Amino acid sequence: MATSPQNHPDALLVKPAKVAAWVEEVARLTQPARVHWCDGSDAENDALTQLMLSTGDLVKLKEESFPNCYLHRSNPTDVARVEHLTFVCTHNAEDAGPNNYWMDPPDGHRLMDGFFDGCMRGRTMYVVPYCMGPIDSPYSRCGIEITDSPYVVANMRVMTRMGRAALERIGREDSFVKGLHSIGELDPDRRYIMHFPEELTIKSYGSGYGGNALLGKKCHALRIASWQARDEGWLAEHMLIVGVESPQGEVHYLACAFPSACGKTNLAMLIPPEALPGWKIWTLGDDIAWLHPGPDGRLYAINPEAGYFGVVPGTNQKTNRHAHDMIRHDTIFTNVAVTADNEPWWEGLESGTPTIDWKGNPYDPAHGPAAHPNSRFTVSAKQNPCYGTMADAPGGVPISAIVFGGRRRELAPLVFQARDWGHGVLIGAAMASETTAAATGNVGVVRRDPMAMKPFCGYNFGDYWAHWLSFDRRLPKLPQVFHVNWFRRNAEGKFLWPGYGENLRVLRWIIDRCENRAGAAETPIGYLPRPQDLDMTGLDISPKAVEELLSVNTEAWRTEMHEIGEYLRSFAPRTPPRILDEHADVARRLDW
Ligand code: SAT
Ligand code: MN
Repeated sequence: MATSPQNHPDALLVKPAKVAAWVEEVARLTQPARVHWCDGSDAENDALTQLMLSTGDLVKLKEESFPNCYLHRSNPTDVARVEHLTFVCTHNAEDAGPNNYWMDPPDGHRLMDGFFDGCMRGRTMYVVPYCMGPIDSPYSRCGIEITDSPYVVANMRVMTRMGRAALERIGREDSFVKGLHSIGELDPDRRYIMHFPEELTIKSYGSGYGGNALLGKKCHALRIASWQARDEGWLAEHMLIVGVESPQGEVHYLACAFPSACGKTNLAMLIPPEALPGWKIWTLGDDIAWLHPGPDGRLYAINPEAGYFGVVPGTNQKTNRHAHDMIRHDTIFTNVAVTADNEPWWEGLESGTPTIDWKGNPYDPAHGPAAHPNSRFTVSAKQNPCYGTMADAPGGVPISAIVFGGRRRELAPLVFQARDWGHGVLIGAAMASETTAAATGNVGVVRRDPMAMKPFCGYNFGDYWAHWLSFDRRLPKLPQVFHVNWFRRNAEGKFLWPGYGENLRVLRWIIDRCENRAGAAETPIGYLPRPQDLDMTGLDISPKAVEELLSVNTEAWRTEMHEIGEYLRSFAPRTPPRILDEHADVARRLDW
């Protein structure tokens, strides 16, 4: 069929020949009734919204209190990333590594093209040009997502720089990431998220949910980009980027890696406690950072995204006032509950009563939570009251500290600092965290999640650690590396640390360490603050809790280091010898 536009506004778009040829090829395979090239305009978005309201893909929420907000209910079997159905297809299986499910590229294409054959009959095929990163940044990368889901189009418009400007940039550049997506039949047995990093290609079928379907996000900006970054000498990471401004006006930027649903959005939007007046927080990104060696020998970060796809439950005035306010207009909600007067509702909102649950059924507490634990908001980053305008700076921001963290009820202290870069890479590689509702499977099980990239690294972790280690040869002014744990619990299962805004106290110590102006105790696992090194002014916490948060249990750490050693060696022969040396060094300090 002809892919030249029958529908109006895209007639005005200049379609690069390479893109047009690929779109034609995909249309021949998927056989859509119509092809729509997205320009990203308001008019286009309004028309798509009307279409989705008429099909039931979107439900309008109460206009008076939630203007321009909509609810999308996904298929109940399609509410999280599907890691067991996510593949990296490389010619050499070793290149994908034991951290990925692997398929031979020809087999991967055959399987996926079988699904795609005729799958868009009767549907509209949307061609979505997008740019990951500021449109004028040399660090940004573009892609095209072809999809049959208008919900995906609407989300990509918020999450990326989508439309005309991206297509123009693609026209000027030689390469772009090709992402082909169809919701298919939303059949869990016909659902795969397949990556071909050697071809800069993604094929995703059978899911309409977030990370499975918004291909700019995890598929492009992490799995494909991490592969490109290794080849080109930079890093694509699962990190928020936050600016911390002191009362004196000194700003430091931190890049922090935590697994999904471990509070990245909340940390990126932290609201300073009243006890620390004059501090300001600027959000640059809440999920992904691309880190490049800068001209002055420092590491610079850009956020490839333009919006937040954040976890809704738990958001309230106290936990994250900014997020609470930011999602009261122009927001797409996915899988939340609604009240009798059609306002969105979720667990932890602390007002209102749900009447309809996330599946669209009358709410009955016997059937579980009203909102899905992984329900999400999609919102433009510009709606964040503490949006850091440096997020639009083409050169990015210089990073003072890299912070790794997990959700661990035991063992990991509140904060510690690596001795040097090599030790810091070991700390990142050794990360572990309790699993969350962001992926299908068991929740609350501790698993290794190096650099929070277990589900997202597009190549062998052994090679990835070697790449990380190489940065002390590339850069004279490296960030300091830290590890934090907000989720430590006492014997009764109570959280020891209040978290949220109070985390600023820990960020202050981190920054002061970067500036050589805070004290610490040296321990076998790194430098820890002593109680007097943290500013606890106005914080109601017992000295016993502080002691517990800042202690190192040598015996437990020996066991941990033993497990970490086994884990690192499981990537042999790709495990870099240097990371084993770093491991041996910590083991020796533990007198193991
Ligand atoms: O579904 S997403 O991958 O976009 C969110 C997450 O799991 O971090
Ligand atoms: Mn994430």
